[in-house]
Amino acid sequence: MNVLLIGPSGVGRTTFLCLALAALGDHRFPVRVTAARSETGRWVRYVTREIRERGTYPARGGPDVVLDLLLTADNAGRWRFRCQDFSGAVLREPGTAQAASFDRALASADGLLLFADATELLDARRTPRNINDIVAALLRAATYRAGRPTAAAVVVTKTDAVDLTRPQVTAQLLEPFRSLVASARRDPSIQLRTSFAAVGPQPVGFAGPLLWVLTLGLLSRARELSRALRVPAAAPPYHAARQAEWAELIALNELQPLLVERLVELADEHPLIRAVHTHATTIRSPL
Ligand SMILES: Nc1nc2c(ncn2[C@@H]2O[C@H](COP(=O)(O)OP(=O)(O)O)[C@@H](O)[C@H]2O)c(=O)[nH]1
Ligand SMILES: [Mg+2]
Repeated sequence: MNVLLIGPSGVGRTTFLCLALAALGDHRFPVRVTAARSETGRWVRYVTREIRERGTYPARGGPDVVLDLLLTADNAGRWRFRCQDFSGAVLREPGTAQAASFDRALASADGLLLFADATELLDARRTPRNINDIVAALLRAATYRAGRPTAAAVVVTKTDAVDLTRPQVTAQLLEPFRSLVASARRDPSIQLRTSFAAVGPQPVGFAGPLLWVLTLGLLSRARELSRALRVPAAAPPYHAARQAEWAELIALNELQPLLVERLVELADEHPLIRAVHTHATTIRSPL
């Protein structure tokens, strides 16, 4: 499964990934998301410590990253994922290898995380032009992805730097995404949620969006498996493969309540963040 991250350079994608992995790697919970390679895990822990203990963020404009991740559930199994991180600059550079790689990633992604900076969204002088380009690219992608299930989350970053309690602020922050929300409401293959992230002594809003796209991606996988397994019994050479598919489907069914429970806990972590989760769609069982 592939998850694509897109947002203007400096929006907070690297920060998001590190803080999301730090929260989801917590061993006290039965479902965890961790880096597949130990050096990536060390890098994530280093960046997280720098942010939380010293207030030092990753260098602005750092490299786009590709992370291989594992979702592990006690007694249910493990699933591999890849997170691919793109800055909005790819949209201004058509014809480059980077742009081609973005197009391929967008066509095949199971999950999308779209980032926008709260301070820029509220600054009338800095029209979020790049955000409009990204939204347009995602709306175009919905047509050529032709019904492929997509779990998408809009993450408004740096909300610690704005006053979310001021009237109309949340509406203003979400305004550039109205067409995306409307298109997701019309298209049952797209599940979209919007959420707000804030770094602080207790970072909030990081783990939820990542776990949400992973959860919906796994539900799609379960749906795909249950469809495939409805086909009449396979001939002997395929039998072993079928058994593996059954085993995965059973594991996915056991995983589902654990994922939902963790998502609910994460949604509860901050009353204001919970209050703005108004666009979250309900999770439907694939079976
Ligand atoms: N106030 C605040 N600043 C942030 C937050 N996340 C990132 N930043 C700032 O944004 C800069 C860019 O973040 P980074 O994660 O590297 O963005 P990327 O280019 O999208 O990967 C950092 O150096 C921080 O100064 C946040 O949640 N709150
Ligand atoms: Mg970065």
